[in-house]
Amino acid sequence: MKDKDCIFCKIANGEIPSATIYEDEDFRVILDLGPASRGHALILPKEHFKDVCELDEKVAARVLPLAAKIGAAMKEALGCAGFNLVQNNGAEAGQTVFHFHVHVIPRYAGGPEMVTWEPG
Ligand code: D5M
Repeated sequence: MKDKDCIFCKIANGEIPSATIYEDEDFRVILDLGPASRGHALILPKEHFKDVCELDEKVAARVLPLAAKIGAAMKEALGCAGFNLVQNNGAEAGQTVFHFHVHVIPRYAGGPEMVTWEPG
């Protein structure tokens, strides 16, 4: 199911252009518009799920391996030393776009490269 009013549905399904770094049948991975660090990416399922509690089994089973793959690719391509996975559920937890997504936030050796992450 898609939600016609959801911006991440439109981005994930290619109706709105985005800086896409990966795409397959279930997911699109894009660069975050307000990055917490250089290369900050968002993993978006193409189906609409409000939050982690709504995920179907297929997407739930795929999302963590995909996050690991994106993180490994970031180490290779960006030279980051590590990465944070962040996933907010509910406005009180800092969720601002109500279409499930996982933040992949590269972290660089020798100190922050513009890391400003705070939940919300
Ligand atoms: O994270 C929502 C994230 O989505 C936040 O880091 C900004 C980002 N964002 C919002 N709109 C866009 C568009 N149009 N392109 C790329 N990134 C976007 P949350 O966990 O819900 O607070």
